[in-house]
Amino acid sequence: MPESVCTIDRLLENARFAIGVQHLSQLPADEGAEVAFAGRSNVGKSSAINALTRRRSLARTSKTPGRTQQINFFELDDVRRIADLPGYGFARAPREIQRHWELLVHEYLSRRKSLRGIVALMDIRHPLKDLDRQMVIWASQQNLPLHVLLTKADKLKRGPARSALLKVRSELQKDGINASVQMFSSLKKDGVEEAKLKLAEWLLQA
Ligand SMILES: Nc1nc2c(ncn2[C@@H]2O[C@H](COP(=O)(O)OP(=O)(O)OP(=O)(O)O)[C@@H](O)[C@H]2O)c(=O)[nH]1
Ligand SMILES: [Mg+2]
Repeated sequence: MPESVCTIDRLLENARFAIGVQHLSQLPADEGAEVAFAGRSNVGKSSAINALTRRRSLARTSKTPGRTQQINFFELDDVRRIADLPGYGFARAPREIQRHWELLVHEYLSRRKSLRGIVALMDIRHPLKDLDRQMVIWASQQNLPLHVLLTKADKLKRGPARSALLKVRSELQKDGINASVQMFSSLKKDGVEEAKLKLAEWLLQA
C-alpha cells in the first residue's frame, strides 16, 4: 500500500466534529488545508464523509433532504479539516433561507485560502443537473481543483454505472472543466480508496 494511503487513513480516522457554522464570522482559522464536500441536498455528502472516516455517524445523515443546514467542519488534525457544505437545490426550503445558504457557501468558497479542493458529489442516476453544472463551472473558473464522486453507485448495475461515468467525464471535458471523476457508494464502500488518494493529494501537501 502506498505510504500516502496509510497516512491519510490515520488522518481521516482521527476526524472529529469541530463546529457548525451559520455565519462567516464563525469560520475556523483559515490556515492549513481544507477540503469541502459539495452537492445537491440528499446526494450523500454526509454519508461519504462517514464512509471515508470509517465512522458510522460522524456527519449526520438523513432521509429528509436539506438536513445539513450549516457548514459542518471536521478536524483531522491541528491544520487539516473537512467541510460538509449544506446541500443546494432543496426546493422546499423557504426562499430567504435558501438565499442565506447560497451566500454563505458562495462567500466561503470564494474567500477560503486553505481550501485545497472541492469534492463535488452527484447522484450517478442523474448527474450534472443545472445546479451541479453551475457549481463545477464556477469552481473551475476560480481554479479550484475538483474531484467528482458519482454517488449511490450501488443503485445501478455495472454497465449503466460505467456508461454514466464515461458520459460525465466526456461532458466535463467538453465544457473545458478539469476534474477527476469516479464512482462512489457509501453503502458498499466502493470507491473509498480512490477518493482517499485524492484527499491525500490535497491534504498531505499542506
Ligand atoms: N443506496 C445508497 N444510499 C445512500 C448512499 N449514500 C447516501 N445514501 C442515502 O441517501 C440519503 C441522504 O444521505 P446524506 O448523506 O444524508 O445526504 P447529504 O448530501 O448529506 O444530504 P443533506 O445534508 O440533506 O444535503 C440517506 O438516506 C442515505 O442513507 C449510497 O451510497 N447508496
Ligand atoms: Mg448532509
